[in-house]
Amino acid sequence: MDFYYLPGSAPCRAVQMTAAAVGVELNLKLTNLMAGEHMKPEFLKLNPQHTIPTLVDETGFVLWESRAIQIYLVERYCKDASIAERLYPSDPRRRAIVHQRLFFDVAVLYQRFAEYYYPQIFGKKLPGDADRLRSMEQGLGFLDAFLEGERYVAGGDDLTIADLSILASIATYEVAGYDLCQYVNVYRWYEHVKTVAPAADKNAEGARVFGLYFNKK
Ligand SMILES: N[C@@H](CCC(=O)N[C@@H](CS)C(=O)NCC(=O)O)C(=O)O
Repeated sequence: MDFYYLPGSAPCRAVQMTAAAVGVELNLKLTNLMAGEHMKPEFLKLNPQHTIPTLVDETGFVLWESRAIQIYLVERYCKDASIAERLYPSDPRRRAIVHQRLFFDVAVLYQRFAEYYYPQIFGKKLPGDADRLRSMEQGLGFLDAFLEGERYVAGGDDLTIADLSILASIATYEVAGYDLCQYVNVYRWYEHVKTVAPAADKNAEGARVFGLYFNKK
């Protein structure tokens, strides 16, 4: 199955870790955003929203939005029911919490990172804005509260796809040079999850590549 991606992209890394957890092989299609490859007509035909990650499965079915892809990979490709159950629990309330954390990541945690840091690294070179910094730190504070007394972001005893999504985001915070130590639960969770998440090394390496943008300032 074709996977349009860039190693540095956090949402792409979340999908790669999920694919590893599920045991599915991705045919990697490097998509250089800086060279505008995502705006080429052939890519726009696949994904008019021109975002990576984008997946094209063996039947030609196309899907983008990393968290939608994570769910699809578990539901369609995970052959081991006990692994699928751990990654994406079927109990409606457990599953609802996984969804809540995934939507929190896309709408708050990573979104606020992007709002604060992207203008600084991608061209505009705006100085960090105090309001956007406060908002970003509020997001981290929320995550810290969710993790109070918990090993995993959706609670329970098992790593879920929400951990993989948020692991990709938090690794990006780290390479931005943001000091996570003040968020003791986030820090504790991060130190643990990066030792148990499948393909965590790929995530760390991709995040390191993303971190190079910060040195180009
Ligand atoms: N919420 C989306 C975000 C996807 C996204 O914005 N990806 C960036 C790279 S990290 C991208 O493709 N940007 C190019 C564009 O939007 O034109 C997801 O999780 O998949």
